[in-house]
Amino acid sequence: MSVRASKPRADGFFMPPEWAPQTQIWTLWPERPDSWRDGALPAQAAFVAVIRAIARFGPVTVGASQTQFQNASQQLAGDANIRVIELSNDDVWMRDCGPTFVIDGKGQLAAVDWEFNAWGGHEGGLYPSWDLDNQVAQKVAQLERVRRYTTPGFVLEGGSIHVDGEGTLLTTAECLLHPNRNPHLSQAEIEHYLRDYLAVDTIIWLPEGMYNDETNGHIDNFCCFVRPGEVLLCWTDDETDPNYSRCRSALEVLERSRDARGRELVVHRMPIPAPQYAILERDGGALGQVPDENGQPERLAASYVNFLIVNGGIIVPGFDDPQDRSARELLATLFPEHEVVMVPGREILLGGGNIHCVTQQQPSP
Ligand code: KQY
Repeated sequence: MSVRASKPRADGFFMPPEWAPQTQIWTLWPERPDSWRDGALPAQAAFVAVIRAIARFGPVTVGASQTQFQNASQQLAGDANIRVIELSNDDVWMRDCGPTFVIDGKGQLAAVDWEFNAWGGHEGGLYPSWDLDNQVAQKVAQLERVRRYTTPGFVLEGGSIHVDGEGTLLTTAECLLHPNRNPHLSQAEIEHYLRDYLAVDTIIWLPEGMYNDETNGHIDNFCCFVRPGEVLLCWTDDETDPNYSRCRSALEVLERSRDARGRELVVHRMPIPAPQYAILERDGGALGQVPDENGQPERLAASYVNFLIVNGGIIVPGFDDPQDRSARELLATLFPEHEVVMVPGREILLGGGNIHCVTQQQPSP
């Protein structure tokens, strides 16, 4: 399929919200030894649980490298909703390296293929090289036979944006204005890209995302829409938690914002789990065990907001924490038409993200 020189908005496309009907979910299969401990076996078990949970609600396509194709196929066998394809990659973060799908509301689907630089390129990016990841969106678009819009010179990850489907986009300045993404562009110029490629009108900039999030504060780990006019924000009342000021600054912005339709936002507060750390004794060879300046193990950016909405379901990470129950109950209240399924999230968290980060929804056109 062809690459378009025009832009999605000019062609009548917009990004629908995650709760819009979906054709399938995309993800990738973990194997990278410097991201996933113990030969990636614990991560693969965690992915199997997530993929099988998603497949209860609809089709899932899992991209695996040539060397992992048979292993992934065997571990995921027996479910007609799951297909494994060979898809070269540098790691699993389909939300960020995969396409952002847009629709025109008249039966057409297209893919936005953002420039991907592994969360910062040579200025703090998380792994070299990212060439294979940077081809994932193109390959997905070709497999689905959809037109593809590229953004040469403009870097963006899917996890750094959330939309309400009615013209409003949520993001963080910590990520989108980070000098390792698009240092040649002003905030206004970045907004132009978002308007042109996603057909949004109002962009709400939260100052920061979660503390110690490897992505420079992706919005999808911190705050999301649950329906137009309503957002869900990570929350802690613990003043000693480094997330305390981040949550409050975000709330201030949200409380004074109006969405694209002029509505005030209702802000729901999602408790964060108790601090999670990568512990050598518990997590074996897990990465991210470098002690901080106080000799403490490094804090992981655990968040229940990193859930995925599928047709009729909410797939949310659990952390074996007393807050798991409150998180499940809150989501059940916010999504009364969906079944909330909690899947163990710690193993994916050790790799630097969670369920939303490793998936990408393909909306029905
Ligand atoms: O979206 C994400 N959370 C990506 C994190 C990448 C971590 C690499 N170790």
